Amino acid sequence: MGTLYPQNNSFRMVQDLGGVWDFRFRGDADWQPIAVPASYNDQSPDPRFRNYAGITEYRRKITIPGRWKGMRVCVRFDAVAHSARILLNGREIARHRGGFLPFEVELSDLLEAGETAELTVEADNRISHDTLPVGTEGATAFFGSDNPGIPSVEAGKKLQEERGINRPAFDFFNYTGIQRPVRLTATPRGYIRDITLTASLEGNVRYEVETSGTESEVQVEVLDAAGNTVASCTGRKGSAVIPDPQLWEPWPGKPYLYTARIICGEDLYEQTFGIREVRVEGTQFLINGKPFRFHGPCKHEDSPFHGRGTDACLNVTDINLYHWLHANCFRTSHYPYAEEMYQLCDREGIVVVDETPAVGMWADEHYGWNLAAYHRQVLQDMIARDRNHPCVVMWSLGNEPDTDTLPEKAYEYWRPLYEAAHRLDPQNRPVTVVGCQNRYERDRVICSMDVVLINRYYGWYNLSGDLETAKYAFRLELDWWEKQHKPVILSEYGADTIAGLHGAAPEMFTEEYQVAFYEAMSECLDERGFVIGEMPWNFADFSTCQGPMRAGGNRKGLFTRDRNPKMAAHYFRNRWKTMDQNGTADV
Ligand code: BDP
Repeated sequence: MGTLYPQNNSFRMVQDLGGVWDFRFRGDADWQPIAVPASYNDQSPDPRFRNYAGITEYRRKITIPGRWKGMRVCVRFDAVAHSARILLNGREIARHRGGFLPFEVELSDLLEAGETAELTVEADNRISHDTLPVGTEGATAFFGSDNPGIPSVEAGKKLQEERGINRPAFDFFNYTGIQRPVRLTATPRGYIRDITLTASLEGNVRYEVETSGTESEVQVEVLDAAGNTVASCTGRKGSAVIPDPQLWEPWPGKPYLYTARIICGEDLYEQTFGIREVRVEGTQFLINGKPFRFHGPCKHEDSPFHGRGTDACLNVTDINLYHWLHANCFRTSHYPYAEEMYQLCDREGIVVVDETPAVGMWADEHYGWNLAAYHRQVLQDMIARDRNHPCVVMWSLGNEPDTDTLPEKAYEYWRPLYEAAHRLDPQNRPVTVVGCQNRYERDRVICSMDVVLINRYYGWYNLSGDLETAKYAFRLELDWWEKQHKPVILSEYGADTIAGLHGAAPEMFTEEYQVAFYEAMSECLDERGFVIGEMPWNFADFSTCQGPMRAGGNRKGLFTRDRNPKMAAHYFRNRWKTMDQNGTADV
């Protein structure tokens, strides 16, 4: 279940447990140092750190501060990938499944204030047909030929399976460990457990506050950005009216934020929110009643040293690069990101499409029909965690499932999730699932979403190197989508590009080809009014598992992995600057 983001104020206290912990692979005798939060995978030259599949153990001492006496004390994990077992002084106190959402474990009855104990976290990085993201199980390579039928290769694959190879069914490195912050938190015993806020453009803020262990009256004060009280109210459920409301507008508009200060007995929580409305009307996506055109590259949580580890400096740098690009959005491909990133996007006006970790459900025999209940739980937890963020404007149920091999079965799987997302979200945001390049005329899922998001690689994975034919083929497909009368976003398109590789004749992998590829696609997109967004793949180069298609990772970044622009970054900077000024793609 979702938990409120930890807050330090006059009633609540937080102790950050970041730093150097003890670490070992299960079965090792010795402990070694590891930084938390961060993926463990790039913290040592030992190949096991990249290749190991199984349980790793983290431990450290914790002390409950003496002044926390009588309070409700928890340890809160923002995310441990992909599943975790938590032990206190060697005794199991909790288990959690899923690597991208927070969970907390109450310690109040286990430890006294002033007491010290050993906290152990067992993190399991194994992925399979029962996890999200999905693992391939066995030695199937994600990319590249498996040379089926060659006896020696088959024998080699069998040996790999025996050795416990664990390959992802997705194209990003399977970074794992304690990748997000861990904190001790203290609240009063009677505390505010959850807050839901929805605000209309007229300034009517509907709220609901859940408390635990207290019958005290709830007071709600709404503060403007300068800290002045502009509305107030009492009761666990109700509405407050803000006079002369300022709207949360996406960048380059002003993303105005209010704060709801909730007071209940001895507890206090301050929840920021924005006044903004999202709606799909015909083939348009409206934010605050105005057509919004999505333009910004998809991201990954990925950087040198930290892997997928939360890094405030990296997040700020990335968002400033979005501003530099004149980009206004990204999709959290392919999992919910760290909470700090959404807070930053609220503040900076960057629009977010929030995605579950349902990626890798692409091959027929891997189609995770038995994942539905767990998938729904993850969706529910993601919405519970992120529903108050004004930056989040759409939910993505997942990335590139196979929807055309068994179209009816796929519909049966995805439809209930679509309906659940609408039911679970008090703001009733639009819902989508991102479509793979497939036999689109057979698909029933993608075209039934509120907004159609499609990933297309014309001129790269197919019709490679031939951009004239790529344009022809893409236009044919766009003709088909035009008849569906839905808003369409090109949610991925890109070309691997080695920074510094050039060619006067634009050939694949050169910086010139990447620009020519994007110019060709822009030409097709700009002809269609129902196309309401373009999200190049990817913002920056990123790490993947090894394979013959990946030279040091995926190189489709507009930026290198260390965030230096390739020529294509300059291309988009010019294109999107014009869009910001005109509201159109008139370049
Ligand atoms: C798409 C996937 C994305 C990959 C990309 C690529 O959604 O995760 O990284 O292709 O191949 O199919 O670069």
